[in-house]
Amino acid sequence: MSRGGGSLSGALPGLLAALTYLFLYAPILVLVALSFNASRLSASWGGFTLSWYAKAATNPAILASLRNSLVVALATTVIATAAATAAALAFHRHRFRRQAALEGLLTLPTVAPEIVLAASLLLLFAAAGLRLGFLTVILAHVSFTVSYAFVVVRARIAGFDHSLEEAAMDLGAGPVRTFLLVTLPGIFPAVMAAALLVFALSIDDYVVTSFVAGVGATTLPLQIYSMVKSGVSPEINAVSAVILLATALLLLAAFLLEQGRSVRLAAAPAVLGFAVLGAPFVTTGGPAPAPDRVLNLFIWSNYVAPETLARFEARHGVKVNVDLYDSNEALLAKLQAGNAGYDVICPSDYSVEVLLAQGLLRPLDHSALPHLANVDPSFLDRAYDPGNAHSAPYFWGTSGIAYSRRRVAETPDSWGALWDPRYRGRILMLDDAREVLGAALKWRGHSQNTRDARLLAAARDDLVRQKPLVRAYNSTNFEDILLSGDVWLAQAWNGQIARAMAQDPDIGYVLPREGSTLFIDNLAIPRDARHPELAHAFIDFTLEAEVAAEICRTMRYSSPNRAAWPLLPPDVRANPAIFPPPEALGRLELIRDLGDATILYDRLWTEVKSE
Ligand code: N2P
Repeated sequence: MSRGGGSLSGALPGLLAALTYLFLYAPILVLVALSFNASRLSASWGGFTLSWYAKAATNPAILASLRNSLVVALATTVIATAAATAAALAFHRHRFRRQAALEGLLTLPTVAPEIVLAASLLLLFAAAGLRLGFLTVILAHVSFTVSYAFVVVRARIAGFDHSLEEAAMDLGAGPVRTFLLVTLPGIFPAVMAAALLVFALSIDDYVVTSFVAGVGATTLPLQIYSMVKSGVSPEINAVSAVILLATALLLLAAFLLEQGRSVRLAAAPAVLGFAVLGAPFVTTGGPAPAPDRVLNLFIWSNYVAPETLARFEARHGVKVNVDLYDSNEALLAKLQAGNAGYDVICPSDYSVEVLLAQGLLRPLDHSALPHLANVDPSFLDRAYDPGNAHSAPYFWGTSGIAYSRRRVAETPDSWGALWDPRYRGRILMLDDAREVLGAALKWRGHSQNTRDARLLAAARDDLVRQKPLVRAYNSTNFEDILLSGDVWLAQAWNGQIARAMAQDPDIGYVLPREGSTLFIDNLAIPRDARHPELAHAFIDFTLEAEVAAEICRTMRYSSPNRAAWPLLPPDVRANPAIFPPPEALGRLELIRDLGDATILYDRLWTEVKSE
């Protein structure tokens, strides 16, 4: 082979390796770079700043969740490391029948799918009647980290000379003394390596935690995810960069110990890693101590402004914990699993029906809700909750088509516009079974509450045909995607679009001529709420004219509160996207609970999504 060919074939693997590393690390580099970007927009560089770090370090929600993460990770580390060390020593010292199989069983969870583990832990806790919270998160973390810790300790103590223990015992040391003075020092690096690994795994975990965390036990990864849902802020980049740095340092320390390097050498990255995580508490004094009275609120994203919650907190001297969701199905799943710990939830019309049928709602005490009288009678006493015995209207609104006037020439006043091949790749649909199948049904002139399997199958086929045109299914921040210009037409809920319109007059909103969804979203109290009195106080607070007006003004969904209407700014009151004219209202239909037929909708929706 010629020299030239040799150097080419020598360079190729190097190039491939470099590309692989780039592929692996580019996202992280982008994240870290953006965490120093003065501009809010990731698309443009606005100069170097540390302000996102400062903002994150003083954000009470981030601090509280970081503290929760540290408590969970420390407890998990102690328990999982102790258990794994005990198991590793036992396997090292004694011979068991079926030793290999037993050891294998202990390490198997490291390769088990995390989602399966998460779901089975949730089922176990529900069966045991455990309320979801700190305890369940810690138990869950122990259960998935103990295997990793076992692998690390087991590998490193293989060389530990068991006869030293015997010598100590012969010289008269008791078992405790022997363990503390001989065994532990001998295996210390292995134990520390395992502990650091467990800590890093626990502080990072999202999937398992999201299943088993109750309210008040929100960890940092859950907090980050919930912040992403209500709009990506560069603060998140800063927090993510900090977690990344801390876990990298802890894993480096674990690695050094596993490689047999000195404890002193490994101590430096370990101490630095903990310092990075603890720094916000030193610089800011940490989060304010939790008041004894808390209200746990589970509500749609983009449905309540922080200032409104702050007003309630100040008035009642309480803390409001908020968790967010973006579909009725997510709300139902969380409540049906049991013990979610929420005091107030915000189900839509048909979900009230589902929850009522399952006995999951607590009857409302109307004497504690004097401001319910502010609600316009047209939103009261609807079929989904006669007499409003279990729910009080919070917002109402519509689903329609939002669009960029510049990009879409003629007003898209038919659902058919979302099937127009001219807009391939520029169409967004809600990520919502009932809404999306509903739009396809309406387009063909049918009710969105049909149980007719034939009509539903046709709707599914229409949606499968539409898929190549669809850029994204999104129920969270569809208005941002429209504003960014990535999509030109979006099936959307009105309020977030009304907010986008206030930012950019290019955005339009129409209720298709074939009709669409009217929704009435309500506050309600779960049967197992722990703070029912405070829950009533919160619901009544939102019904006060002033407060209802603030909620509508900030979030721009439609207010059912008649007393609030005169208090709204004219641009809100007169915006037909928020308060549609009566003739448009006639074309709207509520989604109804379809009982057993719901399964059909779920199945067809899964088919569309997985096509
Ligand atoms: C809020 C979505 C509106 C709720 N993000 C639709 N029922």
